[in-house]
Parts: sequence; structure tokens; C-alpha cells
Amino acid sequence: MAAAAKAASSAAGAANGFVPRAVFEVSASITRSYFLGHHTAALTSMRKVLSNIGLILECRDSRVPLTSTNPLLESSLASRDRIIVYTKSDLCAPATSTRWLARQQSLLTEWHQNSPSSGSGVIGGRTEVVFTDERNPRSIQRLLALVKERAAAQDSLLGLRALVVGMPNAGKSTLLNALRRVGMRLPGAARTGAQPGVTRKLSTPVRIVAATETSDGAYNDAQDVGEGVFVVDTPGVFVPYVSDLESMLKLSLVGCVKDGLVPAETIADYMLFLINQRDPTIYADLSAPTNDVQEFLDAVAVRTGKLLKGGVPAREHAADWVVQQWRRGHLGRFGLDDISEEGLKARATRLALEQNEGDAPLSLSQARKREKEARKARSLAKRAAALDPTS
Ligand SMILES: Nc1nc2c(ncn2[C@@H]2O[C@H](COP(=O)(O)OP(=O)(O)OP(=O)(O)O)[C@@H](O)[C@H]2O)c(=O)[nH]1
Ligand SMILES: [Mg+2]
Repeated sequence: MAAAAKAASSAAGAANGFVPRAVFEVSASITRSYFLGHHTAALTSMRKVLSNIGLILECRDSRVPLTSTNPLLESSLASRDRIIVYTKSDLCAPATSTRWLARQQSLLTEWHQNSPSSGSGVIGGRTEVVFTDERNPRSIQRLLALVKERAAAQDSLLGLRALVVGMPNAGKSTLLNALRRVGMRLPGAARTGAQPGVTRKLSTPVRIVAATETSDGAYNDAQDVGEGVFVVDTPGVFVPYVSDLESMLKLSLVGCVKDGLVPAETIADYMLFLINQRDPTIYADLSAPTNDVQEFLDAVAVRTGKLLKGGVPAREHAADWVVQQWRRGHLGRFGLDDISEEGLKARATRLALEQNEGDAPLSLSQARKREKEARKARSLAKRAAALDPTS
């Protein structure tokens, strides 16, 4: 038996009696704000160009379709038609789950169309939902077909300008490049990267669909899209304050906030908790099933040679590495939000309650105030702990 298979089988054996944690305990003091200068500047620039924009392509990470909603973007850009693009669909389910993905798509479409509190920001026009995987040209073609439809419906000689928006690291620039690659057979025009904050400014318009009429008077397409379709890339914009702790963990795990803001070990622990609820044999090559993150990270560090002087496991390094592995789909491909009928119902009830209780999205100054208060409480708690001789 090969070593990996042997390890997997022994871990599966060990997993037989393994009971995963039912709840994830986390300190309420983790940072829940990540609103940077360029996020505010981006919103201002978007509002300035909005009069020339006919369509919003709002990107959300398909692993967190509900949690990666940004009410700030919703309200700032609410006057335009939009298509909600659930990016990275290859990471939210195994490649064989095409039926499951189709069901998710129809549930989310229904959710956006029927629920006023769904976070679809209901705009003047229709809200369509598309799942994309940048490496699957078919998924990009489906989106392009919808975009062309919108361009033809707007019937402008100048064509259509679309703004691609979303949370940091949602895959906006990658989507723009994929649309250009499939729509124009041209190489990418935008810089992309695995960390949030790669795009810092609005881009110049990038062509993704050719003009209907070519320079020699011939016609390119059955649909009249005038001068064609152009897309403007934008920097990712985070929400001013995340009131729900688990949402902050989810957004950190998918890479929407800068690594380090929430400690790497906490994110790795949350990932471990989620994997354990599915199938602890997913990490059989790295560790025996465990609910103890330190034990897990020590095993990962030993297995991958991440050791400090004297052979001490480099836990933080191991935590960073193992989270990257999950983000690349090497430790299971699954979503973090519950997109079942019951899950969506529960979400709608919660949103309605929050709105009734006045816990609606915070304004920027409210959010700053709340973060300042939280920081003050954290430092007071630290000082009190340092003074307490029993601690
Ligand atoms: N697996 C997978 N990875 C993707 C997909 N789309 C984007 N990514 C990855 O996600 C990361 C972020 O992509 P970007 O396009 O830079 O994200 P962004 O939204 O422009 O990020 P900011 O400009 O920083 O806000 C990169 O590592 C991409 O390779 C996808 O469909 N599948
Ligand atoms: Mg970008």
C-alpha cells in the first residue's frame, strides 16, 4: 500500500470514533473592521463614473455567497442594472457536483428575486445570477451572453460600459481578464493576486465585446451592441464593520481580509472545525483527526518540515500554509454559507429582525466608533488581566 493511501486508511480508521466539535468558540475581541483609505476613495470614484455605467457586475465569492454581500456597494450603486457573479465556483463544490451547483444557482436566483432583504439591493432592472470559474470558458461564455443581451437591450450606439465591483479578493480582476480572453481572444489587462488589495484604483475601460460593425462595414454579431462592451475594474471594498463574529471568520478564511488581521491560528482552527464536520479524513495526509488546533498545526509543521530551532513546530507558519491549501481547494471544496431552503429562510428572518432592531448596516462613522470602543475594551481587558495576580 502506498504511504499516502496507508495514512488515509489509518486516519479513516481513527476517524470512526472521532466526534467533531459542535460549536466553534472564538474570542469576541477579534478585529472586525478592515475599512481602508482606498476603499473609501474607490466608492467615491465609482459614484463619479456611475452616470456612464449601464451595468454592474457584482462579484461575490461563491464559497460565501451571502456573507460576501456588501451593503455599501449595494446602496452606492443601487440605480443600475446588475448581474451578480458568484466567482470561484470551482472552489465551492467538487467538480462532479454539477447538479448541486445548478440547485444552488436556482435557489440564489429565487432568493435575489423574491426577498427584499436578500442583499440584492433591488435595483430598477433584473437581477441575474451566474456562477463562474475563470478556468472554465463555458461559464465565462454564459456571463458574456447575458452581458451582450443587456448591451443589445440598452440599444446605445456607444455600446455598454460595465463596472466590476465586489469585496476585496473576490476575483474581479481575474473575471475581467477571463471576459477579455473569451470575448476578444486577447490577453488579460488587469493585475491579479492571492491577497486582497491588489487593485488600488479604477481602471480605464477594457474591451470585452467587439463592436457590431467592423471598420470595413461588416457585421460581427447577430445582436447589435453598438461600439461593443467595455468593463472598468475597481478596487475591492470591504464593509466598515462586521457585526457577526462568524462572518468575520468566514471572510478571513476565504481571503477577503488581509492575512494577519485575524490570527492565522484562529483561522486555521475555524477551518479545522469546518473540515471536521464534513470529513476529517480530508487531512489524513497531514494529521490524525483532532479538534485541537495546536495538535493539528504541530502535525502539519512536522509533516511539511516547518520547524524552528531545536525542531519546535512553527505553528503560525503551518497555519498560514494549511489555510492557503484550503483556499486552493486542496483540503476539500465546500461553501461556508447555508444555501438550502431552510438556510435561506433562516437568513431572511435574521435580516428582518436585524432591520427591526435597528441593527441595519452601519454608517462609516458608526462603524469607526464601534471599532474604537471595541479596541478600548480590549486594551482595558488586557491591562486588567496584567494587574490580576491570580491570572
Ligand atoms: N480557483 C479559482 N481562483 C480564482 C478564480 N477567480 C479568481 N481566483 C483567484 O482569486 C485571487 C484573487 O483574484 P483577483 O482577481 O486578484 O481578485 P480581486 O477581486 O481583483 O482582488 P482585489 O483587486 O485585491 O480586490 C487570485 O489568486 C485568483 O487567481 C476562480 O474562478 N477560481
Ligand atoms: Mg483586483
